[in-house]
Amino acid sequence: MTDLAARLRSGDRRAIARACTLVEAGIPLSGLAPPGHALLIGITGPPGAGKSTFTTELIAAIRASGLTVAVIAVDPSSMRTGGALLGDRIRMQRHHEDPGVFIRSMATRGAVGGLAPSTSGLVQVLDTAGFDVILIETVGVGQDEIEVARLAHIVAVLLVPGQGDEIQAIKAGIMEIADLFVINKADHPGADKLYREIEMEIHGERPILKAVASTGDGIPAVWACLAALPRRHPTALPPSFPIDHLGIAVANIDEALRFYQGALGMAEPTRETVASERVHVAMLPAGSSRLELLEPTGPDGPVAKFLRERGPGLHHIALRVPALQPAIGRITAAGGRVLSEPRVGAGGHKYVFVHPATTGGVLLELIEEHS
Ligand SMILES: Nc1nc2c(ncn2[C@@H]2O[C@H](COP(=O)(O)OP(=O)(O)OP(=O)(O)O)[C@@H](O)[C@H]2O)c(=O)[nH]1
Ligand SMILES: [Mg+2]
Repeated sequence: MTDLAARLRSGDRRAIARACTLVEAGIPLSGLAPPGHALLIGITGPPGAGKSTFTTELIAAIRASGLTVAVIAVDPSSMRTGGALLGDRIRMQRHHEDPGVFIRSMATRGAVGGLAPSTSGLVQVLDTAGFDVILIETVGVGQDEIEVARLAHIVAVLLVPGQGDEIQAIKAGIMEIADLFVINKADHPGADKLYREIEMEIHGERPILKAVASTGDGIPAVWACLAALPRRHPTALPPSFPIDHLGIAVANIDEALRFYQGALGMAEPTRETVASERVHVAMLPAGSSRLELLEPTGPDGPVAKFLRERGPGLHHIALRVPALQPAIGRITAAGGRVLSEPRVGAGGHKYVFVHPATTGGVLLELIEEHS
């Protein structure tokens, strides 16, 4: 794995693709210390606003300024017509021969909660690979835009004139997270009206630019503006505490898999043994989260004890937090009991457990997001 990390750092394209595939499959990569070099730009807006067309033109503008660029196109495929992703591929294909451009489309398969959890992992991979700019395209519906704002340094929101409900869409949540507004399809009637509507909401505090992505008009000016904007700290928004996994204590993993895999039809789990916790583990992908089957390796250890005292069943809930130390500080200050110092688990992630007495009766695991 460290070999993969080294090849990543050298910008080896096959290594980048391989690392992306591993991260998307939920397999943590060790040896990734993202340099934090890349400028992360979120691009969001309503379906059909021209985000992919805009992204394609923005790639050209970024390359013209001498920088390299990677794109993560998050595709909530359940909401799209089947051809949309294919259309994106064809559009962006003109950049495919360029070694300074890397494009990754990711289907979220309708996962609730917007951006696929592996998006932040992909960002780490692409940052490690040394790209100067990383563009993240998402459809601005539901939670996506909030999560893209959490991840990105700058968010560009695309709106189109003549749709009647633009400002409604803005008020529904895009307003707060936009660092810059792009009125795309400015060749359509109503661009000036939309400009005034946005301006009335933001009072000159943030830039509003017009563009026609289908011809490339106005895109270099958008890039110049994006490059000049101050970077917002990615964790400026409150964290969302995504559920990383649910831990289920079982007497025998193979027995349990007869239900989850055999009867229910869930995908092949990844298996490992965590010696320090004295458990065998099988991780089953479940939507944007996972089920973790835990079987004791012997008569000692916390899971063996749990099985003896309470029988098989829900053992713990694991939430991801941006950083462990501040979370531990707040929990302790509020009278909660953290069960140990942070430990390093399989795949290098850091975690702690919080005693059920203060969490509503469930053992709570906290996992550091970027460890
Ligand atoms: N007239 C005009 N058409 C545009 C412009 N930008 C994009 N389009 C067209 O709008 C349609 C949708 O563009 P996409 O780039 O696929 O939009 P999108 O926001 O990525 O769409 P989803 O990813 O499906 O939400 C395509 O037919 C584009 O050619 C523009 O500035 N003017
Ligand atoms: Mg698109």
